[in-house]
Amino acid sequence: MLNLSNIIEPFKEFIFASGSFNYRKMRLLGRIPRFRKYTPNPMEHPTSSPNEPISGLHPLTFVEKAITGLRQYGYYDGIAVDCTLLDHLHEIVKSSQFTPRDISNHRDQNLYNIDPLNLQNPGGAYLYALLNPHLKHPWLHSFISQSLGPVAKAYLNSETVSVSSQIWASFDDGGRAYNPDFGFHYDLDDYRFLKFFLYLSNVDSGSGPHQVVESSHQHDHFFRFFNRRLREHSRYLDGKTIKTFVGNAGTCFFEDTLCYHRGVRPEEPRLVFQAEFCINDY
Ligand SMILES: O=C(O)CCC(=O)C(=O)O
Repeated sequence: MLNLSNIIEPFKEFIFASGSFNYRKMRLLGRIPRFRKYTPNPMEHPTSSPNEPISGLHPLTFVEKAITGLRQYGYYDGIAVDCTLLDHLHEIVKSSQFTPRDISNHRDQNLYNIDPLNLQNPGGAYLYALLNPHLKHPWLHSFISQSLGPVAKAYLNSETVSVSSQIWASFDDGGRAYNPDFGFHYDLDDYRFLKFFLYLSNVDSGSGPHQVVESSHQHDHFFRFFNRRLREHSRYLDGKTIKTFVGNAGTCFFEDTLCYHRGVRPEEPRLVFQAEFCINDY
C-alpha cells in the first residue's frame, strides 16, 4: 500500500540528502531499471578473467556461474575461500584499530582492538568498523581486483569499477540499538554495484546473519520505487523466498544488494569482510 510518506520519500531524499548533485540524482533515478541499464561506461563484452581463482575454481566457469546466479537470484554463494585468505584477514583485524559505528551514538571517538578469534565487545558500542583496509594492505587490494574484480566487471558490464572495502564486528545490542539495516531494505550506492561478503567468524542464526529476498532485484519495480525500506512484517514478503547466510568463518557470497536484504539484529558477535564495486566514484 502507498501512503504519503512512501510517495514523498524518494523525492525528499533527492532534495535533502547530502552528497553531490550527481549522487543525489542517482539515488532517485537508480530506482528505475531503465536508468540502471543506460548509464556511463557500458562494456558489452567484458574480456578479463581472474588471475587467481578462489580456491581452485576454474576462472571462466566461476565467473559465468556467479553471473548466472546473480542475475537470477541476486546472489551467488557457490564459492569457497582458502584458509590463507582467512588468516590474512584475521591478521589485519588483529593489527588494526576499529571505530565505533553506532548510528544512534556518535559520541565515542576512541579506537578499539578486536581479537578475531575471541570476539568480545571492547567498548560501549555494538558495532565497530575498519574502513577500506585494502588501501593499506596491497595483497588484499590484489585479491579484490584479481579474484573478485572479474566477476564485478562482468556483472556490472563495466571495464572500470571503483572499489571500497570494510571489516566490521557486531555484538549483542540488548535489542536497543537503532540501525535501519536490521530491517529489509535495498541499497542505492550507484546505478550498478555489487557486494562481496566474507564471514570472518562462525555465523549462526543468533549472530545476526545476512538475509536476502531472492530475485527481489528483478521484480515489482513500481512498488520498489516507493519502498526502499520495508516495514517489519511487510506483506511484500508474503510468499517470497528469503535466503539466510549462516556458516563457518570463510562462508562468502556475492550479492546485488539492489535486492531487499538485511543483517538480522545480533545476539552473538559476528565479524564480516565486505568489498563493494561501483561503476562510478561519487
Ligand atoms: O549486516 C548485514 O549483513 C547487512 C549489511 C547491509 O545491509 C549492507 O551491506 O548493505
